[in-house]
Amino acid sequence: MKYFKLGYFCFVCLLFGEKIEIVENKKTEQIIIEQNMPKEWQNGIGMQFVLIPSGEFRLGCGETETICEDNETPGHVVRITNFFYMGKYEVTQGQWKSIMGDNPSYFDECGDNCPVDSISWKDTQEFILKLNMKESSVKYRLPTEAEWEYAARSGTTTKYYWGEDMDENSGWYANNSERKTHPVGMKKPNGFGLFDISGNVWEWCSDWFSDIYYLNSPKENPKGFEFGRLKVAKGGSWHDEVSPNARTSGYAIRHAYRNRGNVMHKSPTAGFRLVAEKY
Ligand SMILES: [Ca+2]
Repeated sequence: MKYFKLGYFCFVCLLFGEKIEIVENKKTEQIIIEQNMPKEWQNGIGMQFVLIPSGEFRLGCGETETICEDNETPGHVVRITNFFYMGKYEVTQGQWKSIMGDNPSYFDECGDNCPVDSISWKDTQEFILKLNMKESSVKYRLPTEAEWEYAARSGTTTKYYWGEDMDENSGWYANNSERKTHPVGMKKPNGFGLFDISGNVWEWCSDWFSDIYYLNSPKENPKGFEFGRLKVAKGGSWHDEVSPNARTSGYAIRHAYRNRGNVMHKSPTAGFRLVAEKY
């Protein structure tokens, strides 16, 4: 990648010196803005958000992975051009209740600090609409799949952000969950300070799923296929690892793994995490 960038920069410098200067200025400006933004903040209903800086990463099947789904290939470098804020935790049952007034969670006895579950992708849109009306100075939305995976990997290139092998201290999976969700934030955070990015509940993303999307997707800020029948979900859940479909231990927990469901599908394994645009 370094070699490619060097070649690109030299070529552009020679032929379009002015253009590269503009790009570089924008990059510098972006860095200055990011450095002056709060690293963390909290909204009116107690949701905490952490700054995710702009950058680039390898999306999809990782360099160290020997077994991947076809839909995760080819792994390719993607650039996230703007910083954004991501929920430090999965959206909780308490936060859901404060906006929607009900609690659809299968694991409702887990309590207000547990992730809301059994909500469809369509349900997340209703929640987001109401939250945006309540707090109009910030735009809340689901992460794109690329934003989610970039945030999850947090600068790492391994199968999981913590390494190549499953780690029971980094999330709730089938082998340690006792077959239920758990209060958010009890396991170790990743490099960006995000908790439960792996496990506890699957996290809906905004993208339509396509199993051939990576063959010809944008290299900057990809937003998923233009249309589709299924929405992407990422990260695995309390239920995963011993799935009969798992080809190896922790297969569905891998950051590259692309789960999907229709917009009305509800599961005790699925919840969500928000992105906030705050400038
Ligand atoms: Ca999760």
